[in-house]
Amino acid sequence: SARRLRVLVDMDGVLADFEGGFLKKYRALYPKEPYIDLEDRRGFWVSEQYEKLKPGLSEKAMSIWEAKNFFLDLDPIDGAVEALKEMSRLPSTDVFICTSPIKRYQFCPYEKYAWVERHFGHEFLEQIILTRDKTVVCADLLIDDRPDITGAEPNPRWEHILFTACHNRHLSMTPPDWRLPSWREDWKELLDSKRQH
Ligand code: BVP
Repeated sequence: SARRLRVLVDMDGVLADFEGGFLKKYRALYPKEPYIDLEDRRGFWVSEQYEKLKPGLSEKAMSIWEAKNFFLDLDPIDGAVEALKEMSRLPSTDVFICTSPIKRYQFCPYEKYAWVERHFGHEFLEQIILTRDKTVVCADLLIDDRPDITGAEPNPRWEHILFTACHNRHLSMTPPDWRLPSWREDWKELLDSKRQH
């Protein structure tokens, strides 16, 4: 078809290692508090699982990602930088980074822009969509590690591809929902299957 394919790619958990960055800084700041190994993570919300582990820990968890340099210091997910650069160079393909900032806005939105500039270059700042509601964004595909993406639009235009993360590995998917297990998999074939429609 002549139409271009528009792909939204989530940032935390898909491009940037939020879970790994969180655990490292949490353990450094609160060495005497219990923590959850990445293998034992369940559910999208880190704060909820920590609160269940010990009442009061959700505030300590939040203090980690609300701190200066948390989002800026995140390591890229394996293969993500190469994959996204390659995706953005494909013919007939438009790629956007679609990410929800936290509501404590002192550092997060700025650092998300700075992170994209650092890893993808200044030109890639054109591709950033900051929104708390991804359902109102119109695209063919959304690659995201959050299983439940809802919002004001009950029938989002995109098809959600669940990117595998420590917290969602155990969920069983019901067709037509699909997974991308990592950036080492054949994501190009996935895009092509959507193009033919
Ligand atoms: O900015 C990220 C981190 C934050 O929610 C946003 C998720 O964005 P998307 O990946 O959907 O684009 N966040 C917040 C909490 C707790 C808040 Br209280 C959390 O447990 N996990 C989490 O990712």
